Amino acid sequence: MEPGPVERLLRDEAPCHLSLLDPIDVPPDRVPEALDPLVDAGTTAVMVGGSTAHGSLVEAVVEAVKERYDIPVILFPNGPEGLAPNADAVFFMSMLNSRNTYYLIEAQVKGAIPVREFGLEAIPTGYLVVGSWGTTVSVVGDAKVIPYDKPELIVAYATAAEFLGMRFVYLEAGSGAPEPVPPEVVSAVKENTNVFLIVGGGVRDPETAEELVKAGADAVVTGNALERDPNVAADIARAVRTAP
Ligand code: 1GP
Repeated sequence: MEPGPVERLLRDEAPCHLSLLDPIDVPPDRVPEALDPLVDAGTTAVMVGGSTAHGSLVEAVVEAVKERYDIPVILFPNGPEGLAPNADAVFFMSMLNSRNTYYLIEAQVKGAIPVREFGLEAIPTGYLVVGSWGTTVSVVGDAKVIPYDKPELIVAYATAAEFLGMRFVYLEAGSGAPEPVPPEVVSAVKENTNVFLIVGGGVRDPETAEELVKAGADAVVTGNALERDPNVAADIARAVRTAP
């Protein structure tokens, strides 16, 4: 499967900033206040999804984004119920370090045919939960979380993902994580693999985002900060897009 237009755009635009909307926290009527500053700041694409987001609400938020902006929308699904036909693409992810076969392959089997029927561009992505246990994603996904002081293990997972044909790896600290992924972990993965590297979770300020890009992140995700203060999120987006 060749890269599609959204994947090519991300590669051309890197370093990318990705604005994550969780439809539970940002319903359709709140999309303008959350996203206007981010779009003005040059965010590259919008991700829609969350640990408990589901069908019709996801679709309504995608619709609200599509109506207002000319920007790619990529689904970030918690499972097949996180899919919507009106998005452009989907991070088609396996949670590499889940103990639960549902998040490794069963959710993907349930979602594969709808993704094809909806005509969504599937972006093959290895999703790795790192840092410490207790974040929502680690609990919901039953993750064997890899601590930051084991960068060699994180590199091994990312390399396995690459060898399995996943072109993207998403290092996930968890939404609202106390500690975002450290730059040393990002650079270890970047130096030892050939994947498009997304980093997210707990990035609350432009300085941290810039450090992550300097360390080799191809994309930095903002979720919580966008819901809390869209202007701070916009500063993060600018820092990513202009990082040296
Ligand atoms: C969560 O990586 C994302 O899946 C974003 O995390 O909400 O902490 O920005 P934050």
